[in-house]
Amino acid sequence: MILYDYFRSSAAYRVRIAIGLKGLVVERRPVHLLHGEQRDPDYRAKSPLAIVPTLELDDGRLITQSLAIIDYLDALQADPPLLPSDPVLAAQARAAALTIACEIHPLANLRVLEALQGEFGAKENQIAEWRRRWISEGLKAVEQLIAPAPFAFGAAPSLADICLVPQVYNARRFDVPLDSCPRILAADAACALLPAFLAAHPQAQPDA
Ligand SMILES: N[C@@H](CCC(=O)N[C@@H](CS)C(=O)NCC(=O)O)C(=O)O
Repeated sequence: MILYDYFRSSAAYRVRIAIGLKGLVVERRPVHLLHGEQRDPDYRAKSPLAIVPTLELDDGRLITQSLAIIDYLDALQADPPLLPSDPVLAAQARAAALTIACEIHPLANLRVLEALQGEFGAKENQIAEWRRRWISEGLKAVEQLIAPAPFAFGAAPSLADICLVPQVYNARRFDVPLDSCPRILAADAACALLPAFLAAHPQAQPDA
């Protein structure tokens, strides 16, 4: 399997964490987003929206969307599970993950920020403010959704942690204050001790 990836992509970072937790071996092919490589015709043929990550299976079939890729990896290898066994907790963990993936992440995506700047004349400081606003508002909501023990939904990392850690990395990168989010900080600290999370960190990637 090949993962089309970019070290700073938080969506790809989620998949790298899941690969590590599952102990799978996946070849990594960097797509440099700041060089526009995601828009190369060869890559766009794999990902019609020109975004990473994309997983290419050994038979050439393609899976886009980080959460769909993670679902596939979970089906491929059930152990360790990525959701709590309790159905309510599982749904809540998925809701926290979706809050990050659907409500926070798309608003600060590169192509959205490029459009705000290039087509609507937003200045650097306005872009920075926009990004901080949606990350901050979204993470404050996530803070209410999780109950670290020590991970977001219990004694093992789940899909919620897989989405949370890359979003916290982004929040720190863009100076979003996290002092009002002690639960998020606790779950992030618990994850930071695990090899799968360490190996998936953007700075641990060869293209960093
Ligand atoms: N919902 C998608 C989001 C993927 C996504 O937005 N990837 C970003 C990097 S984190 C990207 O490739 N952006 C390229 C661009 O905006 O040009 C997923 O979860 O896979």
